[in-house]
This record gives sequence, C-alpha cells and structure tokens, in this order.
Amino acid sequence: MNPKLMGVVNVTPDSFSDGGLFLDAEAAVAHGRELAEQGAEILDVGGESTRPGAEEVSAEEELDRVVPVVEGLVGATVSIDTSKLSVAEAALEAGASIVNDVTALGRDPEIAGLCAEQGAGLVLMHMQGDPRSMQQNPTYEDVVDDVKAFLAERLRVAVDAGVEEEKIWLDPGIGFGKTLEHNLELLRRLGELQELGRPLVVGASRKSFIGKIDGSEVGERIGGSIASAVLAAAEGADVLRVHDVAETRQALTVADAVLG
Ligand code: HH2
Repeated sequence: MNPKLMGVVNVTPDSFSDGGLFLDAEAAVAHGRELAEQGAEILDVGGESTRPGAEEVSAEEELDRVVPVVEGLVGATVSIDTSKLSVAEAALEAGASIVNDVTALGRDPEIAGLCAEQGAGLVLMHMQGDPRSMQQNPTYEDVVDDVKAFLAERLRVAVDAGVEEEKIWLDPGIGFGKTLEHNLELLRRLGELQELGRPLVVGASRKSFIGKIDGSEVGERIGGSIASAVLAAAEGADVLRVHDVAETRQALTVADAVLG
C-alpha cells in the first residue's frame, strides 16, 4: 500500500478548504514546495474552484493565476487542474506534465489532442452535472457501475484521440454530483474500478461528505480525510489528492507497516 500523493495547490479566492490562502503566486509556490518536501510526488495546481455552486472564472483570469505558479514550481511534477484547453496549453508550456480534467474532456474535448501531442498525462474524473447544479439531485442506478461505465467510455474516447493509454489515470470524483451514500459506496467498492486497468486517483480530502457524517466544518476534517485516504489506499487507490500531505504520508506509512 504505497500510493502517490498529489498535493493540492489552489490559487483561488474561493476554494472549498483553502480558498484565498495562496492566491499570491509566491505564497502558492512556497506552499507547493512545502508539500513536495512533505512527500507529495505530484503538485496539482488549480485556478478555478469546483466546489458546489462555484462560479466559472474566465480563461484569462485562470491563466493569470496558475501560469506563474506552474513556472515557479520548476523541477516538480505538476498537474494542472483545469477543464479549459487554453489553460491546459499554457500550463504544459510553463512546465506542467499532467492535465487533471474534472470534466473528463466534457468541456473541451481538444484537451485529448493536446495531451496526445505533448505526451502529457491525463486524469479523467467522473462528475454528474456541473459544479453549479451537481448536488441538486444526484441519481444513479448503481453508483459504482455507472461511474465505471462512464470512465470506461471516457478512457476509450481519450485513447481514440491519440492519448497513450499508459498516460491516463481515472478518478471516481468523490463529491461531484453524489450524495453521502454515493460517496461512501464508491469508497467502499473502489476495488471494482481497478478492473478498468488504469491507475485510480481519489480525492476525498476535506470534502463535505466528511462534514455530513460528523458535522465538522471544512477546517476540522483532517482526521476524516486521513481515514478516507488510508481506506481508499487499502481498496486500491494509486494516487491520493490531498491537502494535508505530511499527515497523510505518516498515516499511510503506519498503515503499510501494519498491513504489510
Ligand atoms: N477535487 C477537487 C478539485 N479537483 N480533481 C480530481 N482529479 N479529483 C478530485 O477529487 C478533485 C479534483 C475539489 O477539491 P478542492 O481543490 O479542495 O476544492 P476546489 O475545487 O473548491 O478548489
């Protein structure tokens, strides 16, 4: 049990858990460097919040936020958390090597061609609806089967567009158009998504499903985030997208020592 950690570097005023903390490029770069020192193998730089109800930002605004941060993180493995082709393009140019698209090519399908051309990695995440409306009434026949079918189809689309299969990671999108029960079911049955044959990324860190379980506010969810991370790793997650890198790394090291 030794998943990679993807440390979150949000350069936004309104992100779910750390909005406004690292809006200044220098502060964001310093935060990214600190996460890398704590054991993050990948730094996920994002300039647009996807929290429920979040407003879209323009490509120009997003570019202004993320490009200096990606440039400042030279030497680290950087993923760019965006659904916009122009932002993905500029971030790859600035030194990122992975595009983390929470719409799984739903917004800008040309991102696939860009990744193919540049040899970049691509994270395809499941979301039902869009951030403005996704929590209104999420419904599934069977959440795991439905997410799995969606990811299989998106994987095929990306490969058909020329992205090397070896460069694609899949993510069930915890919290994106899902009720508490849907999120729990996905975490419980994560192992079934391994049948897709690609590395699994899981982001559960500080998300609202934790607050729905115990009433905690977003700043009080480290324990719940770590429990989710360890259990996801035990169920086969290959990459964990987390805010609290040092604490998660320690928990995984101990869990690995116990379980072997
Ligand atoms: N979650 C968030 C953003 N990007 N990308 C992937 N692949 N998987 C996730 O689960 C995921 C993601 C939301 O978390 P956060 O960055 O903390 O908040 P915000 O979107 O408000 O910036």
